[in-house]
Amino acid sequence: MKKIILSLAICTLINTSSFAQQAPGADSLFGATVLNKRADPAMQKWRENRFGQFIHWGLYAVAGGQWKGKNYTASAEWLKNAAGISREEYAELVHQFDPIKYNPAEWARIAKNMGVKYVIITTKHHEGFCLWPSKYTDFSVPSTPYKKDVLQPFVKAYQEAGIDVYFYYSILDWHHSDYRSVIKTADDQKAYERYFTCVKNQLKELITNYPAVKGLWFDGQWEESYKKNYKMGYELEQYCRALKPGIILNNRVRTDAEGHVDHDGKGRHFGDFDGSFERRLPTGVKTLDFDWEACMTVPENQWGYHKIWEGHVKTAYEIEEMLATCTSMGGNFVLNFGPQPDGMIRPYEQDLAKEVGAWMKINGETIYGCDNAGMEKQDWGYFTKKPGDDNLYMIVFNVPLSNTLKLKLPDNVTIADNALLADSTKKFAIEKLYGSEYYLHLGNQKFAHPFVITLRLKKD
Ligand code: FHN
Repeated sequence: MKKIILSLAICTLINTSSFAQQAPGADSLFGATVLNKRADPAMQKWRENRFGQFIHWGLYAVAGGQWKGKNYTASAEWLKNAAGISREEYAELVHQFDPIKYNPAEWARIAKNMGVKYVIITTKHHEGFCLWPSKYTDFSVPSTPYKKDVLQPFVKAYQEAGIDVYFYYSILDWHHSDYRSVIKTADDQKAYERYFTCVKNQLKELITNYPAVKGLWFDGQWEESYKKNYKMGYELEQYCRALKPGIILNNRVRTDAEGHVDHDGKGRHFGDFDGSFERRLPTGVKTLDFDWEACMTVPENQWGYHKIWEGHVKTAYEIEEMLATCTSMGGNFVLNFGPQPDGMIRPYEQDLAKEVGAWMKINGETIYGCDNAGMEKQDWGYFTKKPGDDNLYMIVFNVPLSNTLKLKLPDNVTIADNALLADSTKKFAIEKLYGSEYYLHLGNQKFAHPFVITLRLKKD
């Protein structure tokens, strides 16, 4: 008996100390289990990466947002739904997936030059098509003219480029015959359970056959069937953690007993971080006391490849500013790419990657490993800071006509030194105003791009 109590005590200690994880199903409603920021090295690395790439690739790239000569403005990867295509007809696309120009080493080179430190690729999106040869479906790469596993060389190339790889997996599946959006009958439930066995088998394939992959990024968790089967979702999270201790999971992995999506009834995110900031950044707060990530499209709302981009297409400055905003608020930023059906990266995305990368080469140290600096948002841009360092980075996006930046610092500090990050010989005149406010005079210096000034602070 003593032995049992001792081992129970040890287990509890390991559980709570390693990942700040509480006992399974911390409350009876199957709420969040990781209640504090994880402090282990894997999660620390995820946090320090700050900048990631998302890749949406599947059969939808072949259609490119068009069906039978008609253009659909919906997200390309939602074409089946937008155009009302039957399961059988859509599945015919499998015979056209032949990305002969697919060169993951080139993708990884583009990504690395852009400055990303991690990547998330869609292994299976809502359409159900698998980019790897899954034993549990025919709807995967071996059925295509291309035949080969897309993921294996992808993981290898990105890993060799020093970029951490994460796998996206959609719980929602428009192809699997046992999948149900809604459970109306006992037979539906049985079918859904069969589908779920397939999900678990596929996740096991992904976790065990690609051991370099650091984590899973779930999606499609909002469906009624999954919410109803919240216990399956809870078990799925535990299953992934058991298969790969230390794995990193986003909050879309499951729901709770009350049907909450993303966050439980007490507002705590599921999984290890809050990934619900999709095509938006948090607003109105200085920082958040949990790990989070925002993912962004280049055009308005296209993730997969669409032949025609309509509406506003983001520029490198916008992307850099979103990245700076996220870092200044203690979060990660992920930019999406939708590769072409031939395997090439769209020219606009290539150019964007180059431009952002050029900026990151000079200013990346203000992003990687940086965090919220504990200060108010300033009119000219964003403060970031490396934890434990006395330097403050000013990432400047908006220069007033006066060429003078107004800074508001904490009360107990003064500015000991300052310099342009791109050229440390360039320093600027500082004028103390009242209280903790200062003017930093840029003088006649003109800037063609957003720039960074490093401030060295001295405690009074
Ligand atoms: O429906 C998807 C969408 O296609 C895309 O994959 C995004 C990425 O976060 N997630 C879903 C919507 O939340």
